[in-house]
Amino acid sequence: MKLYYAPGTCALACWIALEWAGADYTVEKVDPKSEAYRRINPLGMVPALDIGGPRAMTQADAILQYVAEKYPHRHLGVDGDPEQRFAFVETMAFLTGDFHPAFWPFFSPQRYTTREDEAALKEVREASHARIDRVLTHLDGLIGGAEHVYQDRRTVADPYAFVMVRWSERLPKTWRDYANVARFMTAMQADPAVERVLAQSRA
Ligand SMILES: N[C@@H](CCC(=O)N[C@@H](CS)C(=O)NCC(=O)O)C(=O)O
Repeated sequence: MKLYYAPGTCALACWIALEWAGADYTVEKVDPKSEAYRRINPLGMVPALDIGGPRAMTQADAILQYVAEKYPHRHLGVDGDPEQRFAFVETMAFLTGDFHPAFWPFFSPQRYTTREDEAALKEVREASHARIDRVLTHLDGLIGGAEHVYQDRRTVADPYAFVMVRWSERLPKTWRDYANVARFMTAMQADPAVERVLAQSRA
């Protein structure tokens, strides 16, 4: 298996999940915008996971759930009744469909305005703060008094939330302002696999 990633991105969640799963894999750092990478993922986005199939797998949520299912003995996903499965898929859908997009105007403000001046880009970035606050507040509630994002156990939802929550460090209100998120982040930062992936992804 080969994971395509870019530093600091949501692709690091898949990397941490592969570590937690004990998978045999390699990684390749890419420029998502490059022509070469667009041949791997035509959307020009990381992550992508090549398992030797006709095309690479894409979409972080789908890759994470694939890793969880591929290594069931690591219990990184969910089994059980339809209600338990629903709660897990709902959590992953929140992360991929609400949490991640809340940051897009912050990182790529030029995509959300037809103006090109710096003042317009600053306005878009500032407008993103309220939405980011809302999703961080929701995540804080999901974690509650537990140590994890999905109920009180380690799943692929943890690294997914972790790598995206780190983006708030660039905002006036950071993850440290949300008590449950802060506890979760502190625990994740101390995880040896997380430390390893962060160090290697910066190398
Ligand atoms: N829906 C995709 C979104 C992935 C995504 O937005 N990746 C970002 C990094 S976190 C990226 O590659 N951005 C490059 C760009 O938007 O040009 C997924 O969940 O995998």
